[in-house]
Amino acid sequence: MKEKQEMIKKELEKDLKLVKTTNDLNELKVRYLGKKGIITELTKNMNELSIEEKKEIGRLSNELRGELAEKISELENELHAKELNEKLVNEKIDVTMPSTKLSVGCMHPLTRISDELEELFISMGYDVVSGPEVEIDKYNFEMLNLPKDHPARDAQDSFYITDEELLRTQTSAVQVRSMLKNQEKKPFKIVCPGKTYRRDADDATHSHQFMQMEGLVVDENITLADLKGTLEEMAHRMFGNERKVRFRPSFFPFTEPSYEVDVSCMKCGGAGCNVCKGTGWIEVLGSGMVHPNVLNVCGFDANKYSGFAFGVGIERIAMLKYGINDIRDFYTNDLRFLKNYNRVEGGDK
Ligand code: 2NM
Repeated sequence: MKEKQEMIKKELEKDLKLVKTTNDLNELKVRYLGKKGIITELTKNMNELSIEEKKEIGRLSNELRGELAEKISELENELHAKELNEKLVNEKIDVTMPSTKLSVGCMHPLTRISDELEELFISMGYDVVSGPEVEIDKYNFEMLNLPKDHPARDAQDSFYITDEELLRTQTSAVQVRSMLKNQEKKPFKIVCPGKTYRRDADDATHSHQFMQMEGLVVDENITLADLKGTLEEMAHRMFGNERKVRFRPSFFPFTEPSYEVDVSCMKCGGAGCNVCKGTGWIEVLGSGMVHPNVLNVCGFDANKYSGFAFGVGIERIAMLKYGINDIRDFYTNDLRFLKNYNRVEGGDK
């Protein structure tokens, strides 16, 4: 037995020398100390031995175990230190190297304008409401006082999906839905921003997909003075307090009377230039007093309630504010264009 112990010891010495990595060491551990390991095997088949012999074998195998455990832990420490050192050398990072430039996302100019307008109206007590882009004819046209034979409903001007469904041509459909749902809420003040679609050929000033924000106020005693005050405030906040604002008679099926709203040209201040085509004025939105037919079908008795509404094209506002000449630039996703309208003061984007 004693010889066997010596043999194992010698074998172990040799094996330990061969250990180069923590993996080797783990294998060695299993080979000697595992369930079927060399040392464990020593204490098997001891049934026919005498008590003395059993004691002796037990002592020797414990001794071996102890020695081995000690050697293993020494070796383990050594290997850990060595492997860590190698790792530190191999994975050295030069912190003085220039970093790869991170590309940071930024807000689309249309989202910026839309958010600015939302903030402006939220500050005046409006709710922001959104709705589906696929609308039914009834909400997009019928209830907005556009009867079945109205020219604006021509399939040539709208993207019809079925006879009754189309991509909304304006966000007023959301306002119809909202009026039908919120009749107990007074005053009723909402803005509806979102994507809208018309079957136009794309060019520098037309896009088949564009963005709108429409606003609507309904209550008792809402007058043209409310419309004027609100839209003047909006024009001043969007384009500056020095802008003059004028209301020009116009026509929309869903409002009566209707007005186009112009602001004095932000480039020439009203003297006349290429931007305002010599007129000194720039048209920024359409508006009017909600047609009694629209109020009635949406559940507000037109004898008791009145309201005003307006619609503004987000692209048009962005083009005017940022001096953009081609509406298609918003939709071609050229990062050089998009980032140009997101410079952070003092920053580098
Ligand atoms: C415009 C111009 C004038 C408008 C009307 C309505 C509703 F739902 F109340 F009838 N919403 N939006 C409106 C009025 C929109 O866009 C140029």
